[in-house]
Amino acid sequence: MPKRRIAIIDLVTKGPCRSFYGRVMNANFASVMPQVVGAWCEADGHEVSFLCYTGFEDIPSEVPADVELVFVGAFTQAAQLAYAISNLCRSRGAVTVLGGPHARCYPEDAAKYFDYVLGFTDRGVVQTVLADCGPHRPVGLHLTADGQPSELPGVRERWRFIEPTLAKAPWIKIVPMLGSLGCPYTCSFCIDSVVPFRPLDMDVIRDDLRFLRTKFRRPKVGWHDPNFGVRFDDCMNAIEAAVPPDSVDFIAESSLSLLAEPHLRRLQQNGFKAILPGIESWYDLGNKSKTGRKQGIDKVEQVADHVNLIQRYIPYVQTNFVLGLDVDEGSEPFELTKRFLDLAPGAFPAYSLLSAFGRAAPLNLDYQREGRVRPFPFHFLNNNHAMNVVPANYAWPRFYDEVIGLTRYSFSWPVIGRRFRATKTTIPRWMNVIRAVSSEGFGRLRYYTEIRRRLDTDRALRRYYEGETTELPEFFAERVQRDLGPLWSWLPAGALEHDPNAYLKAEAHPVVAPIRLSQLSASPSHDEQSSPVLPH
Ligand code: B12
Ligand code: SF4
Repeated sequence: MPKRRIAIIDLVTKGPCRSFYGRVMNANFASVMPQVVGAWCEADGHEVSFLCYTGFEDIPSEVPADVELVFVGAFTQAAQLAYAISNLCRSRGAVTVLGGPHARCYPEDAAKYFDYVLGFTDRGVVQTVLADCGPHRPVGLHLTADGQPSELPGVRERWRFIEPTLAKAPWIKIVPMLGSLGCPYTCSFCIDSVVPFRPLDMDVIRDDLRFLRTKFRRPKVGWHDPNFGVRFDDCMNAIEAAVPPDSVDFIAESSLSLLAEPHLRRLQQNGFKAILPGIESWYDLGNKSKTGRKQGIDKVEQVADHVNLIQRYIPYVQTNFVLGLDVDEGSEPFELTKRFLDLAPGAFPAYSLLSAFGRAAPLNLDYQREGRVRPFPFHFLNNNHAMNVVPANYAWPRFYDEVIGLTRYSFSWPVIGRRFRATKTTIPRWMNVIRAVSSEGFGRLRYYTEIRRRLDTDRALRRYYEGETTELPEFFAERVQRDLGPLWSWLPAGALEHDPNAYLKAEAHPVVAPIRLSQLSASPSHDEQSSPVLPH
């Protein structure tokens, strides 16, 4: 295979950023996969330039002008930014590839702007793209592996990309790691509800942890596993075999059902400092929170006790909730969450507005069938800036009233004060205060209040929410332009719109049927470095 000049861009944010929180934290939210792709490309002898975009870099000047192939990793909120980057790079003669959550959720749309759109990505998929490396326009190729990869390069192999990324984080430096992919649970709204659980190689994890102790006095590791600790003993054994007790600070997303007291004790001994369990709903998903059939206030009380127990072992707990699920009705779910905050005052609440990310979950087909998905530009689909599913049991103004009431309560000074006092160690305490007063707490309250005001006063916006028009209200169009900064001028025509029912339509008549690598297996194997020939 010829040696290629490649650029890889990891979009951690959706446009230029100036906030203090962004400066301190954004580099810590870098993804694993762009680094993995970099490691695979270099191992195959290609020349790689890597950029983690945290909102403070100038993309046109930091991406070398003479690269042949550009990989972009993007969440849906960064889709418009990604489309603009692809357009810019294509104008310089490069071929472009999109991977990440947006590519998995909206391949039909992304294929209009990228030459390749990747679903599940393993080394074979990347090698196929590198071998083909041709423009596919006007509609790009949608390639996918049959499932999640069974092995990924560890921290040691990704270090060349991790190091410059973390150099952008002034104080707290969190190294991203993965112990598993997929999840055995089936929460209907989740992208991993139908992806089989797959543990990764524990030898790689052991080696990575030892390696990190040569780089930092006390490393910090953020596990990106969809649900950390499903194979709890295997993970703990690996950590205990690799490093002395409590010598690395760990952060993980884990479901409450995995956090019984013996597990908490072991997590504490091994240095776990932050845990992010998903509670999601007071009426549903009891298996995940180990509350079985309990609902309403009974579930609130049991979960609050559990969260308080967790905080005796783990200093920082963030509890995740989804607002606007179909099981919710009236004020009760919101009031129950306030009650939960009273009963578990140390937990930081993270709220997501119910969102249907394209083909992320089979449940989204139901929303599309029912005509409940609104075409908000991708830029707003980050669980907060827009809710693209019409709530089943609320009119929009009422829904926003409830969301505002809950947000105001959660980030009111008495509740911030209680959270401060209930959290014992210094960094978690102050982290909670900073999150509350920054864009996450106060900022969202301001934003929701503005949307609520406009639901009464901005006729065009209200009609858009009600589904009476698909013409994008000025308010949203202006925000995308402002947020994209100089890259706005590279946004292709029509790229603000998408078909919110593309998944449903594609089920009936596939437009961009994904090419599975296994379908091309009659071609010579990748080990021989000769990859399948793709259609042009
Ligand atoms: C860990 C995680 C995080 C971490 C780390 C994020 C990160 N930079 O990777 C943190 C906590 C920081 C985070 C933040 C957010 N997250 Co998050 N997060 C996850 C989680 C739990 C796991 C994702 C993961 O890393 N899996 C492991 C990787 C290896 O597998 P994968 O994602 O399936 O990727 C495969 C392919 O997509 C491909 N691939 C992935 N990336 C790339 C990149 C390139 C270049 C290529 C070629 C291929 C490729 O290869 C992989 C192997 O097959 C998922 C939920 C889930 N259960 O998956 C949500 C999820 C990805 N997050 C989501 C959201 C909405 C967010 C936030 C917007 C939340 C918020 N309001 O702040 C932010 C956005 C952060 C950002 N960078 O823009 C959504 C994304 C939906 C979407 N279409 O955008 C998900 C799916 C959850 C959901 N709501 O359903 N998140
Ligand atoms: S436990 Fe978490 S990762 Fe697993 S299906 Fe439910 S929401 Fe998704």
